[in-house]
Amino acid sequence: MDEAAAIEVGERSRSRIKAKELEQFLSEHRGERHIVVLQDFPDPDAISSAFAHQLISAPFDIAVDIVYERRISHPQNIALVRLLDLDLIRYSEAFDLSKYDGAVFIDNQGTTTGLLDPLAKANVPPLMIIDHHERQERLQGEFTDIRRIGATATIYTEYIQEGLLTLDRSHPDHVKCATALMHGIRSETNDLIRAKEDEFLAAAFLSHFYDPALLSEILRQQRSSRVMDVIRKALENRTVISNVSVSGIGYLRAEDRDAIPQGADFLLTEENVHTAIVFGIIIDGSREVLNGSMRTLKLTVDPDEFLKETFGKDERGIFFGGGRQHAGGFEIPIGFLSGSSEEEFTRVKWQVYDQQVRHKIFSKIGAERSSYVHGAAGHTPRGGVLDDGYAE
Ligand SMILES: [Mn+2]
Repeated sequence: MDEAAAIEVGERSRSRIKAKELEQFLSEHRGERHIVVLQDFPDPDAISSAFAHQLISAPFDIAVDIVYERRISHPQNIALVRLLDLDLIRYSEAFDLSKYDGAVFIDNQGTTTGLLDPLAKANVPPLMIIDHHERQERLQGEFTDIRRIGATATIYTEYIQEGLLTLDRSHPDHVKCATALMHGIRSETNDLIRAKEDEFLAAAFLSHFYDPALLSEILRQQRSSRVMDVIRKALENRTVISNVSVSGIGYLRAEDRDAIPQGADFLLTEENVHTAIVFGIIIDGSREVLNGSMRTLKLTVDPDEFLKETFGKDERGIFFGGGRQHAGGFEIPIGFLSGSSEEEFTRVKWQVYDQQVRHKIFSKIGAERSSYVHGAAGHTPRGGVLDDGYAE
């Protein structure tokens, strides 16, 4: 047996072992009430996996609520929730957490949700962690399945294949679940372009049960005019150095935050650009936060490492940024400087943050300070500095 085949067999038996372990775990928790905790801004991978978790838990008489803290704002995600008629609960302080016997973290390990403190206060223990991101040490679950794999939806599809749920094409919820998982896998792997064998096998299995018409309806959502506006700003303000396109788009409203990753996706379509970073200041009531997204096509650029090294940690030791393969994000609180309706102050504040973020990024990739200027649209100095550091 060659090495690749050995690894493959290892992976298969691992998913079999984990599925058995999960089945055992759920039967030990029969009749309980669980809360699935999604990241603050749930994506299709998280939403579909949570839905699958709900269906898998049902035969054990485990009631599962799916809860997130902040917002579902990407039009495709809103469409996903609406078309699949999913019951997702947005957390508010009035929400009673004490009714839950335990918490299930899906597609996150507690670091991207604001619910950890409220759950601890309500004495809800972390029970399960199912995720595909880099292992973090924030939480300990009784059942843990953290694999470096393309999507959490792949893990859930494998649980289903291992018999934790028998899909039936005449069962509307099963068709919805298969469609959602297919969407989760596709969106998490850039339409399967970044998919590995696990994702293709999972998609092949789901192909027998999903509804292509429903999936295309979810995908057919169009961009709002405000998103178009952010994309225009991202285009106008971009600076391209060493194949890295960086753009600050100024202030935007909290409900439009998904325009930032969409802006980064768009900048990535320019020829000779392999990495794009778009950032802006999000105004959420009286709170302001600098938020940015990074996208890269270059296999040798690790967004997690890049963003951690570029922006560092806060005083509690938590990184301002992080990511997975090909994509990442960062969030830096504006804190004391938040707010003010004074025009000049607002303008200067943006300039300061804009320059500092650009400075950090371009220093990281090794560009000379003098070689980048704010607002120099399409300004592309020569030199392959980044390529030197990240040569494929
Ligand atoms: Mn994911």
